[in-house]
Amino acid sequence: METNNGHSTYSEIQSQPRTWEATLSKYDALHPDVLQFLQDQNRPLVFIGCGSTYYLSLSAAASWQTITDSTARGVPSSELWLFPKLVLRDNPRLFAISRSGETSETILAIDTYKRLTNQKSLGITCYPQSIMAKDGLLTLLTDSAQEDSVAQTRSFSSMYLLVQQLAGIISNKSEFLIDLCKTPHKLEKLVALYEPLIHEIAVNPNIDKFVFLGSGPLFGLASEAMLKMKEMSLSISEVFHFLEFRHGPKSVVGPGTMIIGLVSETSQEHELKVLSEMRRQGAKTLAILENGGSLSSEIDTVIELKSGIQELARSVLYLPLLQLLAYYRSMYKGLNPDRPENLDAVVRF
Ligand code: F1P
Repeated sequence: METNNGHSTYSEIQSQPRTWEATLSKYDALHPDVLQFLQDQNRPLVFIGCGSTYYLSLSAAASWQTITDSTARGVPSSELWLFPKLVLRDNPRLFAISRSGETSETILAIDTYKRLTNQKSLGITCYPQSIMAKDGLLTLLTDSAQEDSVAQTRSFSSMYLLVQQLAGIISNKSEFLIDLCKTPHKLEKLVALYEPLIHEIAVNPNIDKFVFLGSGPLFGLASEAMLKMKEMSLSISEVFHFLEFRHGPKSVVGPGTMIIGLVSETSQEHELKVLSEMRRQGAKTLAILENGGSLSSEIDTVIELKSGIQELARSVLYLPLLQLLAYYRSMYKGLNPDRPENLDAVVRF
């Protein structure tokens, strides 16, 4: 059933090692205004975005808190625009993320923030000509991660890496920054090793729904993996925090369910228990984790990152294989992952 569609998506996914290198080498020296904004650590940081970039905001905030030991949270742009008092009560700094730099809710949220606080925000976008980049806020660019495809892949991972890099820079975490720079090479090895396995799962006719599980900083990335599967392959695809899955959602698990766990090092023991329980309930299970050679009796399939780098710095490595899973599922269903049905690259209203 495979067609020739999907060329852009596939090459954008595969280009990530190079895009990550370009992103990580761009901002060695930060503009003094950006530095000043980032170093104002007494005020919380609110990350905003929509769709993929909202999920990015969740993982960005969790990373930021952990790396810089300061307060951060992620919210949808629309919540700031529509319910500013709920978001701005503690006088936060605003960090907006948008691939296009044009999404209506994000632009409206930036304007609302400026109107109510009279303060500048910081933004990351891939497009220097966008409204966001020209709108007078402090802007950082991941222009090497621009995309032809509707669904975000390399733009997401590059913008996420840039946030992590900024956190490492302002908190002087030199080992963390060195580890981030190792991720492009680690990714090449992972894709070479596991792409055939990912393809095999994607074309398994006995799978009819996908569930992604993640906790802590990995929840936003699990959410993005869920969204990729939904957008590109129009499949039933859900996301939950690992331990939340026992509290109701597990009811729908059956033999056609593929549960994919983005297993953390911090909470591995508890997260793996959820996966093995679901396997006993009939689900097919895949665990992605740093090391897990001895797990084959409890989990159907294990992908070992074997990155040898610290936990947060390796988090971006979970994503590209799951982007490939969505791509291959889409191709298997005879769809065009470059132009998903009923989806706009940018939501404007
Ligand atoms: C955000 C976004 C995408 C989504 C869709 C519509 O865009 O929600 O995540 O896949 O294509 O737009 P942006 O603000 O990051 O450009």
